[in-house]
Amino acid sequence: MLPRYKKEAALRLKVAAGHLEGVRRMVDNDEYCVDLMKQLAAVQGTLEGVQKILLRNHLSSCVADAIKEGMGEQIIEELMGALKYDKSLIDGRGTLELDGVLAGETGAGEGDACCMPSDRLEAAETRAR
Ligand SMILES: [Cu+2]
Repeated sequence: MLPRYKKEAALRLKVAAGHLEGVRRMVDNDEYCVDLMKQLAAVQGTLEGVQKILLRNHLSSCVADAIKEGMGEQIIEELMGALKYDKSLIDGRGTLELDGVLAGETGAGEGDACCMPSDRLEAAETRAR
């Protein structure tokens, strides 16, 4: 992953994990249902933010590289298949701008950014030949 996205995703996952543990304790303590629902929605919001970071990273590294190498069709198919698992990415509730925190990065010069496992990348390259 691109270093900034990796750092941001790791931080938000850590926050979500702590928050989720707090919600679990609230359940143990029989707290008010609506309070639980609000707290759980906040955790979900944080996780949706992580999904957006992952999507942005994938588009700016793996997808951009695959298109340059003439394998755009395959990687777009793969991504379209993955998007059905998180409707928050495509239902218009959020923005891919990530509240401006990470928008506008090109990722150029940030090292080995592709998040595709190397064995899969090799398989895709082999298929493309
Ligand atoms: Cu990727």
